[in-house]
Amino acid sequence: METVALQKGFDIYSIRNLFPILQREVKGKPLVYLDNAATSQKPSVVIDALTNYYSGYNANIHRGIHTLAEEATAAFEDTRETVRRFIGASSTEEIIFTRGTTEGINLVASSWGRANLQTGDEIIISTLEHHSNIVPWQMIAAEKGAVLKVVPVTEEGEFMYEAFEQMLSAKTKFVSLVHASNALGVINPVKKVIDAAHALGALVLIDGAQSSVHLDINVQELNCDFFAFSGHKIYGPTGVGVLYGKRAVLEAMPPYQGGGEMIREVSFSGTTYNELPYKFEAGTPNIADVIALKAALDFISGLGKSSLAEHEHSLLTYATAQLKAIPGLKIIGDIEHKVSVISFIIEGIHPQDIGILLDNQGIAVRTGHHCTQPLMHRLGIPGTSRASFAVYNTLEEIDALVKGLLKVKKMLG
Ligand code: 7TS
Repeated sequence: METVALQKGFDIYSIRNLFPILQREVKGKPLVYLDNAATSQKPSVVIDALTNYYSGYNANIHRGIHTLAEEATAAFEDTRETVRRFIGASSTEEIIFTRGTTEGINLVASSWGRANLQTGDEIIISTLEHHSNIVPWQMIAAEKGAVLKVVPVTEEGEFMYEAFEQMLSAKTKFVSLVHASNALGVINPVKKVIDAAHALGALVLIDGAQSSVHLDINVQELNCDFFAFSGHKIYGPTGVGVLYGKRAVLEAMPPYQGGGEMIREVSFSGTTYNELPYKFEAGTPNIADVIALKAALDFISGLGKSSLAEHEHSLLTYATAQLKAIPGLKIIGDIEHKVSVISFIIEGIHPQDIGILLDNQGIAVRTGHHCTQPLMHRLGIPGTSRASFAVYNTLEEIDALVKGLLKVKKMLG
């Protein structure tokens, strides 16, 4: 098999050695993990950061004056500064730790939406959204009598910008848009959308669950009002995510949840709230996973995001060509401007059967609607099979996928 040296200085085999799980076998075959859009695997530095915290300095943060509490607080706040740099925010006050993208979006829909939306106001999303960027808006729209408008997509799943422009009006109060589609990989023209929405006074949230690991993110250049992403899709742990919000916008928003940590002073005659970002972090946070998130972001920054992107793009280009050569296989979202996600269908074979038969060969892909049922409905398909690539994937693994699919076709086609 061809040895992979996709880029000069990018030693894929040393990188693979940093991920313990890649050593394991599935059904007696070496694991080929191509479900990275669902969650990425974790390098040892992230796993070690978790165990180091629990075995070395486990303590609750912010309140204690003892050594362990100080160490844990310092590590926790260190992640906040690392996140700030990672996404180019101007202040750590704008970085709120959440459970993930889903919670970030719910926080904004609930807190901002409840305080600002009125009957007849319009919220714009797109057909490409993950359910987590649809349902919170449906809920707040129903509560406030607001109207949810949906930007259509082309047959290939591309955001129809002109339709968006026509939808925009003085009634538009909020636009919430996915940066890169988890189902198809297509990248949306977020900068143009943000500028156009701002021209009419609407705020914009960008769902960065998929883009944050593949694209360079600078929230100040994008000028988005909110940006949400998840730790577990970016080589970090599950159960932790980030919501960026512009300071002035966050300051004007009411708290999302009440409890410890988010208060300044509590009395039975009234409570005053803590300053940013703590106003939005009620209760003991996910200390261990926040601390380990720093290790993940440092891992990415250490390799260089552009090296990652180049590697993943090589995989995407190679895989696209190889998959297209399979008779009866159709790539959905076959466009230039996308992240390393390939969704496909094979004539006459159910995606679920593809997933099961690939798993028998040690190959993990995702099948189904990918939590984007309205998009699948628009494209007239029940679902797809999806291969999504990360820094540790190789050309050999794509060859294994192609071989696996040919076997599936032979069995069922
Ligand atoms: N937005 C997008 C674009 C996503 O891809 C996902 C998760 C979410 C939001 C929600 O993120 P969470 O971390 O809060 O769950 N996407 C997927 C996926 O494609 N397969 O499994 C989860």
